[in-house]
Amino acid sequence: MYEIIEAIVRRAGGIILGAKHIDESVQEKSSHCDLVTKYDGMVQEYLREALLTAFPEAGFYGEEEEVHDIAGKSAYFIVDPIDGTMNFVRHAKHSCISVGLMKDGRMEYGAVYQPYTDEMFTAQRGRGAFLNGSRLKMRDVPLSESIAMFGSAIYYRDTIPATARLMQETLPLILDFRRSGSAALDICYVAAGRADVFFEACIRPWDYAAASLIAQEAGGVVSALDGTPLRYIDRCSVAVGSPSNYPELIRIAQRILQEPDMKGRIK
Ligand code: 2AM
Ligand code: CA
Repeated sequence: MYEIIEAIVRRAGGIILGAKHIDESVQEKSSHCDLVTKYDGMVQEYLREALLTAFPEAGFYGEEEEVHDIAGKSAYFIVDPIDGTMNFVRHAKHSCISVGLMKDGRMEYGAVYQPYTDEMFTAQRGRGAFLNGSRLKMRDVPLSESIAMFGSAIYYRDTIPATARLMQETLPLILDFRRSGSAALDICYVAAGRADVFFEACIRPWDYAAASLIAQEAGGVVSALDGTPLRYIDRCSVAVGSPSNYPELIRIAQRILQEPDMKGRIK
């Protein structure tokens, strides 16, 4: 039933691959490290039109212009047209399209597509996670055997001390860090066993909606960094891990949150 979403997302990937003169259409959003190009808008518009034609009853919650048409809808799409816009602007070829389908308050389906590598990560609730049709199974290792991916939440300056503390506390325990610039791909990489754990102190739902289901369906555990359930409205911290390393990560985050000047610095 959801193959149609996958086909739409794959077609949208063509817009990213065909992008020309990206540098000429770059604009700043909230700050000079938060960018948008005309292609972000084009991909979102294509997705909105195509997804709502296929699913006319559904609502739409998208990053660009913060389109927020979900009132009274039992099902709606949560969409990031280009996750990893800074990478896109720098021609780093590490960005993706992220489309999640929320149904009755739970993530029902997710597709994260990396057009440059033609990698399609998908998951449907209760039916497993897949990469280009092959089933994904997360590695289940303790922090001592984990590669940690993280996002720096640089757009929320008040979170910087907490991110620094998280890095300080985890680095001596893990194998190493990776920082890619696309939260959705980071989480899918954890789902695929390319890394083992992910955290970010504050991101928006379109960055993690689809990927959080992909990670769960690959055998992972996802939540906010204080251990409470992920919130799919507005903004939230994100922790992703396996049954072995997730509790260790949450214990570290909870300890940091109790430090006197850390209150409110992890969302
Ligand atoms: P983006 O490329 O869609 O903007 C990197 O830490 C992650 O943060 C990326 O997934 C990036 O998504 C996201 N990001 C960038 N600007 C953001 C903002 N203002 N709020 C939340 N997340 C943001
Ligand atoms: Ca984006």
